[in-house]
Amino acid sequence: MAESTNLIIGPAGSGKTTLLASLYHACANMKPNTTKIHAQFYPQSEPARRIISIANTIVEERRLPLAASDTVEQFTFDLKIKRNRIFYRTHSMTFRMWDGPGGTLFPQVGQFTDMVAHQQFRTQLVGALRGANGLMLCIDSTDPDAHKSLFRSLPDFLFETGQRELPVTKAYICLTKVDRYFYRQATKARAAAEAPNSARARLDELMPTAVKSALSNFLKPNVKIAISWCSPYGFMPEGEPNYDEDTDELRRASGVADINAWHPYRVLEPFMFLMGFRIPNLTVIRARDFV
Ligand SMILES: Nc1nc2c(ncn2[C@@H]2O[C@H](COP(=O)(O)OP(=O)(O)OP(=O)(O)O)[C@@H](O)[C@H]2O)c(=O)[nH]1
Ligand SMILES: [Mg+2]
Repeated sequence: MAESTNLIIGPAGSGKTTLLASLYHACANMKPNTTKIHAQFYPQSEPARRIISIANTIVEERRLPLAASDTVEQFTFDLKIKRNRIFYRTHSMTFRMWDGPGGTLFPQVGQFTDMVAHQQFRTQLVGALRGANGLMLCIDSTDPDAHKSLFRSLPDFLFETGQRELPVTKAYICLTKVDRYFYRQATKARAAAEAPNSARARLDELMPTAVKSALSNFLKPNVKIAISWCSPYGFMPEGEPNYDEDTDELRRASGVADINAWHPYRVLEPFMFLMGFRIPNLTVIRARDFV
């Protein structure tokens, strides 16, 4: 089976681990006859199994109760995707995803007390980036200070690789928590997320030009960078966020409907993109045109 080593990065609390944890459900809770996609997920490492079982406590907890990452982990899983568009295409890939505490790469000023552990995690993540095929960057679309932490810390991380050009062949920028970002739009929230170029416009507000330059300078000029919204919580069938701001929990349905109503939004797409699938209505820019 084809293998791919990837790194997921982003500031602390940007939703990296939650995104990974909801991928299994994003695959399992799909009706192939409506999406024309049949996705199967097979965890291959203990950390991967563990985050899925934590994510599945969502039924009782009403939120995705993942603790902030306190170590660097490698989540390994196989994805098998069958898509029926005119003809069938089946593709399988073993993913190795490196995930770590966001504060390691995007520290707040004066944050670290345990410098030894911090330095060890950083070294691991820099090493992972030197060998990664795919890079996922999570940015919390609701974070008013995201631009500052990207500006302060992303170039630094790239410089630390000591390379001029990374081996990365595809990059995906996830603007997470879109359910919260468009919360006020109620039943129009999903449509707001699907409006052409809305993710690109929000990225322009969150990512300074200097940070775009830094990233594109480290990628080969023809590397594709995809940009999309993402939400492990997702939307209800009528389009409103599956999230209740008052309780900071999922919305309530009843009985089995409650579980069926959980549809992670644009969680599978980043992985399909890294596998080489073309994704409809996805903004994709070559590194040379990114700035
Ligand atoms: N409403 C909403 N909350 C989200 C979403 N994704 C993540 N969260 C919440 O955001 C918080 C942080 O998520 P994590 O996945 O732990 O973030 P992380 O990037 O792994 O953070 P570190 O491990 O500290 O680097 C959690 O409370 C999640 O439940 C989302 O799409 N919508
Ligand atoms: Mg985490």
